[in-house]
Amino acid sequence: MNVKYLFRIIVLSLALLPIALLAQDGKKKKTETVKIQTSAICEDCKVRLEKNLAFEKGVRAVELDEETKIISITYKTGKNDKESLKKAITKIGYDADEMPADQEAHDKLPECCQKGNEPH
Ligand SMILES: [Cu+2]
Repeated sequence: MNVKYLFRIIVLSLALLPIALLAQDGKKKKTETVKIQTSAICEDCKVRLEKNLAFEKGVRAVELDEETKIISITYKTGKNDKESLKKAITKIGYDADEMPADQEAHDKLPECCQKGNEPH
């Protein structure tokens, strides 16, 4: 192998390295976060929602704000969407923005977690 050829390979590799790193970085950042108003009431609701939603497709992080009852869900772009996540929330038994809770799921919640109850 001649030296010139070897040198060319080294230069090329060094030039491509930042591009490879950048591409990897871009992949990691491909997530979206949506905020959805829920009808959660207490700490149990928070745990219930966070646990269940963690199993939804592409979901990376879930956090319910106890003050506002707004849930923040971070998911991999293209693996999920806001409408599907809202539907998932209604199936756990809670309202999601303008989408009402699935009645059957809601009625199965502990009584203290059902709509119209004061925080306890
Ligand atoms: Cu509750």
